Amino acid sequence: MLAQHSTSARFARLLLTGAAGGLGRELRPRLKAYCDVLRVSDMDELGAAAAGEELYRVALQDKTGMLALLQGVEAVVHLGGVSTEQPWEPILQANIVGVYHLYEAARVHGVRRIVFASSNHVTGFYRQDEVLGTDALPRPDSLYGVSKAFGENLARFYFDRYGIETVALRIGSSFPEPRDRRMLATWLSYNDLERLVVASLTAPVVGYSVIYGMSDNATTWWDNTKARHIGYRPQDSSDVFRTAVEARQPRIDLDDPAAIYQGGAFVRTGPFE
Ligand code: 15L
Repeated sequence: MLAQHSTSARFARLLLTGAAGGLGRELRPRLKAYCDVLRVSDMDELGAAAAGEELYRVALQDKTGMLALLQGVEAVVHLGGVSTEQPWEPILQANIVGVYHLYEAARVHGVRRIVFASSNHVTGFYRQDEVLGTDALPRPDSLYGVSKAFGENLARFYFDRYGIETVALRIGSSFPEPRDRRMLATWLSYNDLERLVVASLTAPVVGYSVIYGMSDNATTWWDNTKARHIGYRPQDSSDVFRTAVEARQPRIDLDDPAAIYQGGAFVRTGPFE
């Protein structure tokens, strides 16, 4: 069931990038409720256009394609790009070159706000016994995390220099349910993801803001107090899954870096040749 965040704000044309990805497929039918036209893009197959949808098959590294993609758009939800640790080249093309193309195209066409899917892996090398604010300095746990930190910095620059507003979502683990003990802290339900994205699109003034994307979980490593102006109120919690998760994973190996650091297995993935 869709969450239908309570807002009267409605966009003429919203762009959702990465619409064929895991979270993109979730958000695509949900975002339609908040706009007249939903433009969706991906380098992969997007299926048939639903009523009120425009489909664009474009890769982030295609500068001309990205320029066309952003034309006539009021705001962007940018989920596109590489979303796991991978070899350097795909990360470079999608998350560095591609994000630059996105912001440049936004500048050229006067787009005012971007909701940028950053990641908790920007701060994945903090320990699990630390609670971070949204102003925590990056400690990326992977090249992927480094690329998301680049995206955050680029967004900050485009606000300071050109006034394009961004909410950078340091998304935790957005899946149907938490898959392991780590995700009891990092889990973000799909309904809360929708609430977070819609709040980020509709908050009156965001400048450049960072917020962690998590549900109202009892265990948490992140504190969103300084992002309260966004008005995000999570309504789900990983706690309903705790007993089942702990039964599935009764023991934790505290010598494993994945159990020590917030980024989990990302801290020991790679290098790739
Ligand atoms: C991410 O950034 C990934 O996109 C996602 O696949 C998960 O692994 C998530 O982080 C996580 O930290 O669980």
